[in-house]
Amino acid sequence: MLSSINLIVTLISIICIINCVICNQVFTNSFYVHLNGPYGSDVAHRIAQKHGFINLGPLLNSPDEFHFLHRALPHSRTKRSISHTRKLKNDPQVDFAVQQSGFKRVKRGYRQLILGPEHLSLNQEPSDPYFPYQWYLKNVGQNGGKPKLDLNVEAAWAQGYTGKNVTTAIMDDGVDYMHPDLRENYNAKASYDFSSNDPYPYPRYTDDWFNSHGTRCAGEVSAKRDNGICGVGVAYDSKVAGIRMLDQPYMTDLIEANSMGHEPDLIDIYSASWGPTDDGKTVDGPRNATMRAIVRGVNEGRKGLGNIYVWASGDGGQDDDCNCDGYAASMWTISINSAINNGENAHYDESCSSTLASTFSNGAKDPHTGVATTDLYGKCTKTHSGTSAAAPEAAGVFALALEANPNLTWRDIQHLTVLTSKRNSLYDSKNRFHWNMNGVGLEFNHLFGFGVLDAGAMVALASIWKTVPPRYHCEAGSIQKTIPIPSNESLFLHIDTSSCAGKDSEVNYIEHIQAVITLNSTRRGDVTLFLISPMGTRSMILSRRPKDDDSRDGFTKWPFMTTHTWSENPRGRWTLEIKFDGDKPQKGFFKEWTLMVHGAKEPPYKDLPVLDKNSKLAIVKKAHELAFTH
Ligand SMILES: *[C@@H]1O[C@H](CO)[C@@H](O)[C@H](O)[C@H]1NC(C)=O
Ligand SMILES: *[C@@H]1O[C@H](CO)[C@@H](O)[C@H](O)[C@H]1NC(C)=O
Ligand SMILES: *[C@@H]1O[C@H](CO)[C@@H](O)[C@H](O)[C@H]1NC(C)=O
Ligand SMILES: *[C@@H]1O[C@H](CO)[C@@H](O)[C@H](O)[C@H]1NC(C)=O
Ligand SMILES: *[C@@H]1O[C@H](CO)[C@@H](O)[C@H](O)[C@H]1NC(C)=O
Ligand SMILES: [Ca+2]
Ligand SMILES: [Ca+2]
Repeated sequence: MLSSINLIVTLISIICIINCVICNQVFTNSFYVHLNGPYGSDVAHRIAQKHGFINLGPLLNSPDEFHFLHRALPHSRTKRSISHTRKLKNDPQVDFAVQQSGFKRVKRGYRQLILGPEHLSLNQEPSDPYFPYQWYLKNVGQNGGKPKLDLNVEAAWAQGYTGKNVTTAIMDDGVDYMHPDLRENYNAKASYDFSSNDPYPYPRYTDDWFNSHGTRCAGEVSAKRDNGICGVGVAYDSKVAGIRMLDQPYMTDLIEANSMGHEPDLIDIYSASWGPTDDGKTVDGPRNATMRAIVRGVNEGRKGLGNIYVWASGDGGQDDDCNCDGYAASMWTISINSAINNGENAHYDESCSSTLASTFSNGAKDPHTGVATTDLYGKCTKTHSGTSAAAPEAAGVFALALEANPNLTWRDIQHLTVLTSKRNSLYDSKNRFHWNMNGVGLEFNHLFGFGVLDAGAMVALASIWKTVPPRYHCEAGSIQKTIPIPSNESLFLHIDTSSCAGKDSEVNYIEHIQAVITLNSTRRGDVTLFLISPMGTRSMILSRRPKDDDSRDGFTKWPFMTTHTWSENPRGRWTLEIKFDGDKPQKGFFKEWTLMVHGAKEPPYKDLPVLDKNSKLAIVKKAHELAFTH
């Protein structure tokens, strides 16, 4: 039942994406083929051959959905290949066939100069030569950093957790699996190359080492300890798989879907450091098959516990908003932002209410403060960068938590993240976004989510964790009415909700809130949206995007998400504020707002012992108990 409701939520998201498709469309030589029966791969191969195609295999192991390629067609063209599609459609065993459109997905790397070696005299432990440069693992103030502002991984290692028996897949431009610091932790069985359809996701050579991204991410998770090579991974005894999927002229829905659905029982965590172009004007997200792959991953992957999808929140800087990126903003992904070594946000960081937590990356004035990790062809680097470098650190921390408790579900990992991330000394360098307290006493920040991951605290809580009660989805209310948005003041709309009280889908403890919104305006980038919860928490669900000059598409059923109201009671009055923020007066029309509440009916932390009276767990439990005695 849960998954059928998830499907409805999925459909809501799909409809909106269809509406956001760009005008200059590109068509690839890939075709989605739906057979009219579960005939399997042999029949699909014959059909492909008969019509001059190659069958690349099933979509998500399906017996009736396949990925065909036509080698005589160019990788991309601006016209549909009607005759090729017709050939397939006219086959008596084919239900329908769709030529795949191509779109852009870009790596979230911020490139900068390669630096010469520099020697630090630190108490080296682990003994790996680059460990002293890995300030994100152990910050002792090197290069102007703030001591103890780090992932606190040594505390997790000291508890005996190093990632054993956990696999993280790096969905990227390949992994140098012969690298001496990675080779022993490489999980070949869980790896695949979807860019060239073979089991060997080795990066393609280019003179500028453009395809070093995946290898750098892999080392952050899983580089070996005490072997005299490079540094150490956050989870240095965990396995890493390579899923090569970024290195072809255009991305297609089928490549994304097969990547995100690859071996969901062998892979625990998928790490993605890419997404729609971070140009501050794109509104885009996962399409049909990819959305299905994610939903299947969280509902069925890891033998039903759910795969963990970790996402880099985006490198679009202050002019972009990661709630316009349907991957980062999804409830099923954990979106991770970055801070630099003194606690400031990085200058390329985006902000949005769907970010759950943060880790670390480059951007400090001292250029020796990039992320040290493995590099192509057996080398090491100190300059991995962007929110790209932040997401794999989180994947490594989650691998430690999964070793501490292999029973954790995808939701448990999100709850643990909320409860153990720390404000530490993170702050907004421009002083726009402050730390606020939500209705149950959880501190959050529009840039950093619930703060920086704390591996030591996370594994400690994971090891005594009790799986949270079942998840429900409540449509809390909807307003469908065309209302002009005033150009000089805010439009306020209200939904009063019982949060499905008395129904099967009753939610009393919020996890994710979605505001599914349709509107148009003469300048989309000047529209700002705020959502205020019944307990008074104000989330900015859309910030000003000065580069977004769309005046045609607006937003169509776009699911803006906030994590800020985590664990609050959803009952009462929700307010949506719509306001133009720009240089010139604009016009626009609000059309629809549907409020979706996702979370638990029963109190999530009831059976957990409180070991520390000052912990967030203690604070939230107290808030929940008070709410109950009222
Ligand atoms: C490792 O993980 C596999 C698959 O999840 C599981 O079947 C096996 O029992 C685990 N082994 C250990 C030693 O925990
Ligand atoms: C994708 O979803 C839309 C809307 O649900 C549907 O019209 C379309 O046929 C789907 N495409 C594929 C390839 O399944
Ligand atoms: C995981 O679940 C199994 C079966 O429910 C149980 O026997 C085991 O003790 C659990 N392990 C942990 C670490 O909670
Ligand atoms: C906004 O403009 C309208 C119409 O010109 C006017 O009635 C209203 O008082 C203005 N509101 C503010 C806050 O300036
Ligand atoms: C926005 O919606 C209004 C009301 O439905 C409509 O009159 C207007 O033409 C739309 N504007 C654009 C640019 O689509
Ligand atoms: Ca090493
Ligand atoms: Ca973005």
